[in-house]
Amino acid sequence: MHETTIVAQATPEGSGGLAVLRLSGPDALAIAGRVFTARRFGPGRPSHRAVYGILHTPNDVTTDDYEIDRCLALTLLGPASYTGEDTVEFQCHGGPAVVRRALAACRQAGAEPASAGDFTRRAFLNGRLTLDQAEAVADLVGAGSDQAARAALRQLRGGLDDQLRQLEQPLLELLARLEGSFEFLDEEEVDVPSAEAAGIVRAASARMDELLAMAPAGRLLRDGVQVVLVGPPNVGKSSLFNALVGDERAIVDEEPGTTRDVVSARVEHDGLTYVFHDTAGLREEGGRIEHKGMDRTRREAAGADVMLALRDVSRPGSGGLLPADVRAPVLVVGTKADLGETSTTVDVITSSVDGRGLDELWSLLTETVRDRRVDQAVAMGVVLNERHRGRLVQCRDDLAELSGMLTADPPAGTEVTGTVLASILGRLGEISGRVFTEHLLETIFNKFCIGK
Ligand SMILES: Nc1nc2c(ncn2[C@@H]2O[C@H](COP(=O)(O)OP(=O)(O)OP(=O)(O)O)[C@@H](O)[C@H]2O)c(=O)[nH]1
Ligand SMILES: [Mg+2]
Repeated sequence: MHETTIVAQATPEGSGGLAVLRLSGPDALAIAGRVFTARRFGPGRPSHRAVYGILHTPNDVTTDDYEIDRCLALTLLGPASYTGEDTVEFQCHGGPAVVRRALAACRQAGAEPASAGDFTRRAFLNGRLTLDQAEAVADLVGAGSDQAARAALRQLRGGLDDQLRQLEQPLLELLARLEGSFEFLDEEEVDVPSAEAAGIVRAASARMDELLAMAPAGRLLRDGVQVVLVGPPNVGKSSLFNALVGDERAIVDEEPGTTRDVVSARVEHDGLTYVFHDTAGLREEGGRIEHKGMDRTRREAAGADVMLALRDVSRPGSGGLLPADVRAPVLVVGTKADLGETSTTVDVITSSVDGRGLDELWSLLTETVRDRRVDQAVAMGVVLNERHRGRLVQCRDDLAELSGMLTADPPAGTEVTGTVLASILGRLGEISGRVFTEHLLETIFNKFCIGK
């Protein structure tokens, strides 16, 4: 349990109908009692009840600016609260001045300002959430699309944890048996045949591969599908970009070389977030600034999930340069179909003027995403991030090494294999936080916002 009681605004800054302030810690009720007055409020009162009263400074009632707001206070007694500690939430009027004064009053009454992610960190340390569930809280808060929200909620309800447990269980049993046979080395009956152990290790490794195959889906859900539009100058990239995002975001002009900087915009489509990137046209000629723009185009294309390579179908021979080193699938998109079509091979023919082909382009985009197991990740509640992926890759490689040790001739002894397996399980345990260090918590919770 923490000794301090922390306070922060849980809602975003700025003006709004309501603002929620959260107090959590051993003195939450005492501190709230100093800044809030209402009948039926305070120690000894039942949990999970909201009461209406006066939020005020802890100073004498006769002071000029005593009263701050009239609002609701909700008491949540630990352990049945988000953090697992005694918590009081004030629902006050959502003005910056009200919030500032209310926070100051709570601090004056003995609360400490919360740092980024403090509430969720406490929830983790008090056993209310695992680490990957805490990360799912951040994902849910940041979710822009329906699918991302659904996946994060399922992970929060234990989706990834279930998978990890199923993965760990046979390895834990194997470790127990290895350690058993190590301790009772003389009693020959408690031995683990290395072929059997190798089989268990290989099965776990295959399971890990299955999980790792869902890592790209995790990124697509969290960051959105990155779609980069490329093509020669004037082919109609900015026009198509505007048509796709439904807004005149990028400058369109008949002069080639109009776009220099990358312009990006997010769109929700079919439950997923797509981030479109309009880029500078690629050509050999052009001035210094235009070439700087082209460098940005190439950089952007390298990080694409899907690349749209545009070609003007109204003009023969329009195609031009394409960025090298693109690993993403490429859709060749014909533009300016309203001006007439010459015969060019493209995946879809569009016009930003009359809108033809845009629906078909959207279906092609959705298809390229369907291959990346997004639906599976959502259904299972497995939204892997870089941290999870890194740990899983390392564990899988270590398991491969262990399997090699077990199938070698002669196989490694139980003591060595037991030690290696224990360290693998330790690393795996860092995903859920069964095993953690202060440093690991820092890196995770620093990315949260204050009040979460
Ligand atoms: N008729 C017709 N004209 C188009 C279409 N798309 C773009 N244009 C015109 O083509 C010219 C260039 O369009 P942009 O969208 O600026 O082309 P871009 O590829 O972004 O060009 P840069 O930024 O210079 O590389 C403009 O005059 C547009 O109005 C289209 O579908 N039909
Ligand atoms: Mg442009």
